Amino acid sequence: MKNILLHYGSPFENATLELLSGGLINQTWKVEASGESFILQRINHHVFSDPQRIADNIRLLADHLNSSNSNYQLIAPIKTIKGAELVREADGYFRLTPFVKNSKTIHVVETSAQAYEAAFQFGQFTQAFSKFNASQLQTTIPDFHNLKFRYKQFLDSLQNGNTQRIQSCAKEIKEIERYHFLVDQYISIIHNPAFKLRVTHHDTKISNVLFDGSDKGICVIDLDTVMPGYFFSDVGDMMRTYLAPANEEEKDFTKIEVRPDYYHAIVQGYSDAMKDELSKEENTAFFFAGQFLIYMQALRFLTDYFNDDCYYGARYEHHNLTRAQNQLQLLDQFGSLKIR
Ligand code: GN1
Ligand code: MG
Repeated sequence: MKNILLHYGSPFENATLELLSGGLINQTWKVEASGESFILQRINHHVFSDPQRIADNIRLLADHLNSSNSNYQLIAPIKTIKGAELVREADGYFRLTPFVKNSKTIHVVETSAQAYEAAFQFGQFTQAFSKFNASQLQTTIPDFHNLKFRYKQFLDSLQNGNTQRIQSCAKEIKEIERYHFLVDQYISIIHNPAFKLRVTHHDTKISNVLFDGSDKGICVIDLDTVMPGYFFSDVGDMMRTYLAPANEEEKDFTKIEVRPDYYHAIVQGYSDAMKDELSKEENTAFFFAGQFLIYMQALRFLTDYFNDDCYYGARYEHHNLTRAQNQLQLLDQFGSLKIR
């Protein structure tokens, strides 16, 4: 790690690093150097095959903000002494960003006010680029939130995956098939011009929002999966990860309940930040957003279980099956909300 920091020059010679709890894909450290704080991230190059695209995208977005005199706060990477935005090492790509002073992250949404703040921040992020042509951005992970593609990956895993695991999951497979109508709904929506391709974040978990000491949102972080996308990706992943008091790792499914006030907080926060940006059709698709994203995550976990955990990894034997069952339970609970 120390070697990586040397690319950033002498202020980093005596830097100290602390590993922060990370996501499933990237790793994150907090760095203290010369009296200042930074965030160092290792980008998983098996998932992001061309990390330069991330850097290029962030630069395009920063340029747009500059040229439109926007005061939106985008956390751009710090350049190395040679002017690079990424450091390439044998075990991946690294990127350094400033640590926003007096900010904190939270890992579990504990109040609907926090859900509102986070939704407001992700809405404001997309809104800040409403005059920017999103198709100028490069795709950092192809087909990332393409539900048709995720369903196809699931079908492929049924053909080529671990037969023992597949045979033991008749119930889960049936559940996945029962919700296949969401794939059709998704296809018809993306062919509807009222659903606009926007600058979307694609990873709207709560730990990707910076908060101040009084729980007000400051900005969003982790711009790796910023790509052209649909509003329902960002809203859906907030619903998937904020609505229940238990997360995707929970094994006791009785703890998975959907909190309606959190649902309303997400819709309100996102709508307030987007102002008049959303079309009439988009405004009626908030419930779909939740169903779409929860279903896609259930699909992805079950597919990975059949593929011997090659994407998400597993810390115990049937980890990805438990995660898939958890998400199916959430999907079921979500459906009983009857909010449309
Ligand atoms: C991955 O690494 P993390 O936790 O930020 C995944 C998301 C999933 C999430 C499920 C690049 O995100 O799409 O929703 O796991 N990111 C990628 O925990 O695959
Ligand atoms: Mg991420």
